[in-house]
Amino acid sequence: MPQAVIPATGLYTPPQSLSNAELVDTFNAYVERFNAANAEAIAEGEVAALTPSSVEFIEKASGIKSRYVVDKTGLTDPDVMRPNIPERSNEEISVLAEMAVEAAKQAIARWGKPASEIDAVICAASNMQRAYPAMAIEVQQALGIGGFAFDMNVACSSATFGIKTAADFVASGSARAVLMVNPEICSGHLNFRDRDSHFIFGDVATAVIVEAEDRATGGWDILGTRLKTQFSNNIRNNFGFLNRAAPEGIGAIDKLFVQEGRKVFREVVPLVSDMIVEHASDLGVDPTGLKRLWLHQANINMNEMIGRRVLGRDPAPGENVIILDEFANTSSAGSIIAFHRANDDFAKGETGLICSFGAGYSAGTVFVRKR
Ligand code: CO8
Repeated sequence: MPQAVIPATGLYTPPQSLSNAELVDTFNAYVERFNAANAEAIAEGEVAALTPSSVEFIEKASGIKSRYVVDKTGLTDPDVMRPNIPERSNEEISVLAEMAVEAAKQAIARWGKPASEIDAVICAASNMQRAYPAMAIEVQQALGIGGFAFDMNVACSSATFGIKTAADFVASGSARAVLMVNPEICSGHLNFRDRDSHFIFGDVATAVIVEAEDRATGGWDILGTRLKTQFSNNIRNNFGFLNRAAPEGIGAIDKLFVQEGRKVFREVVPLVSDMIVEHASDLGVDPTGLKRLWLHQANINMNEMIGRRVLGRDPAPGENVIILDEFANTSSAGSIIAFHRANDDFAKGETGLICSFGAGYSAGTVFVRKR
């Protein structure tokens, strides 16, 4: 008998959307200026000329058409190329926690129970506002939740790791219900001057409530959760609290998101597909009979390949939910946006899969069945 249930989810979408064309125009203006400013050194062979980006490449290689961002002004200014997000005072709620609260309010409203019935808050995301105090505790305070709260980071897989942690808490009786939030301002740590990756990420926040089965009236039974990690250097962010202690200085590029995208693609597709099929088999679920896949949203070609391997056929339209065309890669939030947006048509007893994969490497599978 399943012991944990997902009764409701929530989504906060930042108000500004940034198209590929806007992103590429800014990048190419930067390239033109850089090449003009360094014309002599480029001619001498001392500096490599930069190459423009293209809308066609981005859409074909990734499937991304646009992304939501918390600030567009800096991202469309070739002299800035980072979001403008003013620092807040210690008396104000932090930007990331505020987004998480918005997503959480929606989840709680859909749940239809008071926040006081939640006993724990987990903030599971790629980039935390700061080392401490935890964002999760800010969210807990903003919503008047009791119990305990903490932050955890498993990069793009944070949400499934968070759901498993929450499910274990309710199954063991540590909490009646857990609020798990995924605020992601990926634009804060993306190098918008890097042609290979400037288009990859967007900003958003999602929320998931996990509740003990004996208290829940509707929603989704969690049939099983499984986590996997395997060390890889192919996706890294070296920003951290020891940066200021390095005598050689903080550097620049490698303290932002960096990846070997091709290698990630090649290595992660089999890792994730095999994990899904094995976990399904252990649960007695036929993977080819899953009604829907809500996969992490990193790359359309990757998702299509995993979909084919798991379902054993080309997924029919809507079977393998794609939201990255509108949102880009939103790290931990991607699979939850997909789940949140595309589950209304499930009948009782139908089964689907929430699955994440990302840096670490890390991957998580959560099979759910409509109650
Ligand atoms: N415009 C035009 N051409 C380009 C561009 C561009 N912008 N970029 C590259 N090209 C060119 C290259 O120069 C290359 O040309 P050539 O063949 O002449 O050398 C050609 O296009 C092909 O380049 P790639 O091999 O790099 O292109 P791919 O087809 O591999 O596509 C992708 C690149 C889209 C990045 C793809 O590899 C991919 O999506 N891989 C998977 C990545 C992935 O899933 N990463 C997960 C990261 S998320 C995570 O876990 C961390 C979360 C942390 C969040 C932090 C927030 C910042």
